[in-house]
Amino acid sequence: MERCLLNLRVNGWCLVKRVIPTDCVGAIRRAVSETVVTHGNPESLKKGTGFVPGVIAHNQEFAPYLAHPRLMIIARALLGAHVRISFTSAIVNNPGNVRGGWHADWPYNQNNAGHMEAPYPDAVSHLTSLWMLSPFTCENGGTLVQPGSHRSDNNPTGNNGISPDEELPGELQATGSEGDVLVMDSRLWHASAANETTEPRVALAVRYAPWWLNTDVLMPGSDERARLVDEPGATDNVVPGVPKDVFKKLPEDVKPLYRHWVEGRVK
Ligand SMILES: O=C(O)CCC(=O)C(=O)O
Repeated sequence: MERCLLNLRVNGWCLVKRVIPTDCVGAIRRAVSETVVTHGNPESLKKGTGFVPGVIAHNQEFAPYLAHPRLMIIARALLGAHVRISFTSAIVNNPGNVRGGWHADWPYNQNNAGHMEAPYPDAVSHLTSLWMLSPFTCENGGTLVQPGSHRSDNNPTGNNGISPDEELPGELQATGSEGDVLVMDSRLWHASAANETTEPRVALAVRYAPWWLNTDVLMPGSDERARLVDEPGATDNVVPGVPKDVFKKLPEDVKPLYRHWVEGRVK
């Protein structure tokens, strides 16, 4: 774990091996793939990717691993004791999916209505994890990362002089086996890579936030969303609430990660 934390601090990312046991990951991959077919955003599907925000509302097969001790050690070391899950998305990069643009994730992506204005401070405040339900390879689109870029105070979504579409010196692809989890400082510049195989690359994007990070702009129907997104006609990600009946059945160690996002919560 010390090695992982050092990699996160110095390079902005690390690979956590075997979070989902090898004999369980196939069933989870199939279940998530089915959920994407049933609930996938039609616009994304047209562009070659399957995407389901708030996938935990539809599919809980992976829930037992969300508070995996090694992930919690990392999250708590970097974000403090009171950690939450801010995003749980399914991402399927289908064959033919092309390379995407360099970006840092929410709240550093300057294209989102809810963002931390660049130049932002050099501090970790959000973690992005990509769960490899398929192996990530150079051929099927293992995520492109620019090591060390998390220490920059801006990213290519913020007119920082780097085009989102440029190939960068030092860029590399994060690869791993099914069941492994790529953890990134959300400031790290990263991009999806082309899937040149004939198989979909199935993943989950789970983001971990400290208790103090205001994510209300992501909640449909929230006043924050009305003020920052709906009224000015801006855009941001949507993270649907967790239905109460789903929340009640989550593993006990996972409930604290979602209790701030249960549908109908009192703010
Ligand atoms: O699918 C990938 O490899 C990258 C996904 C990504 O860039 C993101 O979720 O922010």
